[in-house]
Amino acid sequence: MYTHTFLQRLLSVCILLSVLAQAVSAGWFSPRFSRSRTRAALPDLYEASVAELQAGLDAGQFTSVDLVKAYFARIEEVNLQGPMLRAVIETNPSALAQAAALDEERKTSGPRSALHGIPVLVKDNIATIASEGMNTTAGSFSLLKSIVPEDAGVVKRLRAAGAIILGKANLSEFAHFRGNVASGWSGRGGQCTNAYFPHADPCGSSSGSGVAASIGLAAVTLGTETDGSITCPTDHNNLAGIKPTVGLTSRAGVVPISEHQDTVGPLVRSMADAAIVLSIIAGVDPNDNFTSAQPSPVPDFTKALNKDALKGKRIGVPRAVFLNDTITGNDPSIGQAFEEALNTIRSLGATVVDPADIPSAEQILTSNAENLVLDVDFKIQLNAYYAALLANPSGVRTLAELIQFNNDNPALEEPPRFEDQSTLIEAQSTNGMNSTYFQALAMDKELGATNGIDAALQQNNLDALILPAAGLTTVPAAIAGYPIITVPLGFYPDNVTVGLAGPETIYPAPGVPFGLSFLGTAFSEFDLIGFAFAYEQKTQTRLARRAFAEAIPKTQLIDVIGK
Ligand SMILES: *[C@@H]1O[C@H](CO)[C@@H](O)[C@H](O)[C@H]1NC(C)=O
Ligand SMILES: *[C@@H]1O[C@H](CO)[C@@H](O)[C@H](O)[C@H]1NC(C)=O
Ligand SMILES: *[C@@H]1O[C@H](CO)[C@@H](O)[C@H](O)[C@H]1NC(C)=O
Ligand SMILES: *[C@@H]1O[C@H](CO)[C@@H](O)[C@H](O)[C@H]1NC(C)=O
Ligand SMILES: *[C@@H]1O[C@H](CO)[C@@H](O)[C@H](O)[C@H]1NC(C)=O
Ligand SMILES: CC(=O)N[C@H]1CO[C@H](CO)[C@@H](O)[C@@H]1O
Repeated sequence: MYTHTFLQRLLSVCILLSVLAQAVSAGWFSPRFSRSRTRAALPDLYEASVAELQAGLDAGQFTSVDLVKAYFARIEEVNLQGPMLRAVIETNPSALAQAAALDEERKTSGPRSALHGIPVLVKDNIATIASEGMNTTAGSFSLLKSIVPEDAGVVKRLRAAGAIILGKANLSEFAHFRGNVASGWSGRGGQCTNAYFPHADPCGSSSGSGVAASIGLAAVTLGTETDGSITCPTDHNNLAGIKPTVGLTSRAGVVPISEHQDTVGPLVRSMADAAIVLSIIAGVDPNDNFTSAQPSPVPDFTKALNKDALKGKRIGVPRAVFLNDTITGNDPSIGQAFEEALNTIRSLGATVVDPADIPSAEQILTSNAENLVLDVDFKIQLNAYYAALLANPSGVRTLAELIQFNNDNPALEEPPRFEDQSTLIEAQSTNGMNSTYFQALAMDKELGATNGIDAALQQNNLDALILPAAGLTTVPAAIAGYPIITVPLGFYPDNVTVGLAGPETIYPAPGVPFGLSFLGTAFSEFDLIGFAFAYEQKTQTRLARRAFAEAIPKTQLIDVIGK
């Protein structure tokens, strides 16, 4: 969930002024980076792809131990020092030992998969077994030192594939289902900020995953989305991200909001990496029965990476509501970049059908069905999550006790400048699934799918829809449980009017990225990956701009190899 309010903006004026003064004096408005270096023998960890890292590991250029050491040093440089990005909550004390074992295994029997020995950072609402040394808290002190029954379903798949869990990423606490709290803030992790401009909003709720991926604090990261929480940090951090269809990736062991909308997916630097990660984390999990609805077998999504994928396809533009800046609040620079993107899509051989409106668009704007379903689901499912813990030293075992815990521990759990847990309180006031709830659930399906995305696709005979990632783009897909794939579209101009996002964050801001989203029907990821890849390869927008100098970690493989 992603929101920011007028109140936050008012409260933030002083912060803005001091941030701007700081930015001007530090020369952060200076011209964009130019890429002119000679090619290094070792991959640059700022940009390194999974394939490059895997090739270097296979060739014996470096080991997974080297990779873990390098990423740890990079996190150290920027997380709580320098720009203090607060992207990572914990690092894995077992990661070096795991890397050494996987290096050994590579020598004796070869790699298990494309992710063998590759360090992955996962959002802190995705469970990892406590005996490994890390906590799973969704950013909340109410879950510190809790003992989860087992690894999350997606973590089991990553480990089976030979990936190394490098650490846990900061997030908007409880995946932004707490109340009027800034994106990227959690009690445990503090305020995560964007690497493209000092103190800029990283968006959320997968904020730390997005920021970490954007500057190479890990090879790849995982996030979760209920409504916007992968798509928006992908948008704000110059990334490729996949919000999978609900039921493609397991939510077992993920601190829940709603089984009807939650989904786990990658935030990475390229569609190629996204396809690799999705191929590994997708699949049926007996601990999440929604996964039994997915087509079998899981496709090899890397086979979708075709530069000609848009040739002969019909791509629709749902202009009404979703491209109206008065409604979305989008800056005009996003609209300009989007119109250019449509020309690129045409140049790649697709027919752009414009407009191709979503019939339910106006109704989606006014519907309260999503809030109602999420409130009811959250109370039931969070209570079940607490109940399934093998231990929880905070003593919190219910949503009601969580609210009390936050009230009792302001020093730990009070966001900067004001206390807010209005969403938790609203969810607590619900009384389970009644007829109003089931009507709302049916309404979500009607607005998001039947008379929403599916209607727009069918009425116009389309292969996909396309929109800027920012704005209200995520809502129809959220309530339908449908996929969104996002790639870089552009950057705010250096003279953009800076706004306020939270008590400690600004948005928009000069040079902060924004993305382009491809939307489709249930389980259309294979096609959407192809379309997004074709656009990404043609434009290479990610490479056009780098993070601000201080936010770029300096440690590289050369600094750790053999040490
Ligand atoms: C996380 O949990 C483990 C025990 O499960 C503990 O040893 C470690 O210190 C915890 N981390 C923090 C930051 O408290
Ligand atoms: C999963 O199980 C729950 C009850 O345990 C049920 O309400 C839901 O319909 C099931 N979903 C699927 C997709 O089978
Ligand atoms: C955009 O939305 C505003 C507010 O609802 C409306 O007045 C305006 O007519 C819309 N613009 C277009 C082009 O539909
Ligand atoms: C169902 O519960 C909600 C609160 O969760 C309440 O607002 C609504 O009136 C209830 N509906 C019925 C039919 O009782
Ligand atoms: C920013 O600069 C561009 C081009 O130089 C100009 O067209 C635009 O009006 C400026 N915007 C603002 C807000 O000053
Ligand atoms: C890995 C890391 O730097 N974790 C830090 C995250 O932020 C909290 C709060 O500032 C620190 O206590 C952690 O050490």
